[in-house]
Amino acid sequence: MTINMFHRRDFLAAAAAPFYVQAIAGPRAMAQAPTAAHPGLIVRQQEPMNLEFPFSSLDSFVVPTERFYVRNHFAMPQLAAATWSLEVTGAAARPFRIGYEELRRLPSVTRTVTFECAGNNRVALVPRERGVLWGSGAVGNAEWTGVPLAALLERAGLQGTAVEVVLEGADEGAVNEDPRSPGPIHFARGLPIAKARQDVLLAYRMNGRDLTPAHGFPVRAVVPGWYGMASVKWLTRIVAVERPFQGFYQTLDYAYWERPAGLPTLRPIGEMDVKASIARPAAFEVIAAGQPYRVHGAAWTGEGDITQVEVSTDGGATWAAARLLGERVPHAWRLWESTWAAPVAGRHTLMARATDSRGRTQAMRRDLDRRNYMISHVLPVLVDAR
Ligand SMILES: Nc1nc2c(c(=O)[nH]1)N[C@H]1C(S)=C(S)[C@@H](COP(=O)(O)O)O[C@H]1N2
Ligand SMILES: [Mo]
Repeated sequence: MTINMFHRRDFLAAAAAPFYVQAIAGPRAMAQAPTAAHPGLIVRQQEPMNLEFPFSSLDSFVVPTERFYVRNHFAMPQLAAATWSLEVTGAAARPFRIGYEELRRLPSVTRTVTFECAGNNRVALVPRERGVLWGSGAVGNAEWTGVPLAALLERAGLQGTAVEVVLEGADEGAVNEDPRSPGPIHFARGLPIAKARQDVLLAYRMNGRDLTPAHGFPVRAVVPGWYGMASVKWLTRIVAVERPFQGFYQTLDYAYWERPAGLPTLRPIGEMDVKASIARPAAFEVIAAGQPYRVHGAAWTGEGDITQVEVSTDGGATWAAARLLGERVPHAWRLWESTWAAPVAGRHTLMARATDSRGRTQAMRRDLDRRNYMISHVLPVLVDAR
């Protein structure tokens, strides 16, 4: 791979255009080589382990487990199925504890669900923002099998006063950079009761096999339509609470500004924005001038379906509809493609823009209220035709 070299000239040219709030060094420029242990993934961080799917290699609707991105905040806990249990407690009439085998005997469902890390594409933000510098591969689509969370909440007899359930993982650590955690904490997130009852899974299988340790073995949550941080891995406790949870990962981290009545208010990140991402051409790919080129990628949204993807090969001046591939699958991404008939020799700026069934379309510019997360504005990909 030699596409990680870029020239200052390119950087200045890119910086001149208004929507280039991004670093144009592609993902590879910042990364270490894939390790022997994870040959298909880009290492963004060794400890805790953070691995990125090389998005330009996207070639299937479902991402194989060994190539699905990994996002960890702490060292991975090593849990054994035989000793693992999940406690369901808090504002509930019948709190209980359930073991692995018992959970697996409950009626299960299988769903194909896409989730994206809320920090995906952070490398594109200029100036640089806090957090792992992901390229475009902190997103994936997989087939998850598990027990509907609703069934366990039913069994626990949730009190009518409960407003959220807090999902807590077994992983634990202290965040020692600002904003600091109050000593060691677990990774935990609050989920509104309505969403918890609607379609959340407690998954124990991914792509037809038991979860791997990196993806949350023995049991993780899968929260369709929400950014990845909601899908808590290594789940060991569910606590029904009577006030919205104000934990670290939805106040000091994973929160963004909303402005109800002009009052800037921090909100926990939840539902995913609509977004299209280009797999090929990759950043600074050299393509053949005068030859048809298959531009392709994936598009996803929160609640709703992708209804349109448009592609521009001239920096956003004109747009053409892409073909949506396959069938609509609720809460899964939609692959798309578009034929670029005859690229003329020279530098081109490609863009893709998605629209969903709720009429949401990607913004052309970065919304600073999103802080270091939810990077869903239209991102350009520069290519050279020769
Ligand atoms: N217990 C626990 N759950 C977690 C995390 C974590 O660090 N600990 N990371 C979250 C984040 S930010 C994301 S994006 C997804 C990533 O899931 P994956 O590693 O299976 O891709 O897991 C979420 N669940
Ligand atoms: Mo994430």
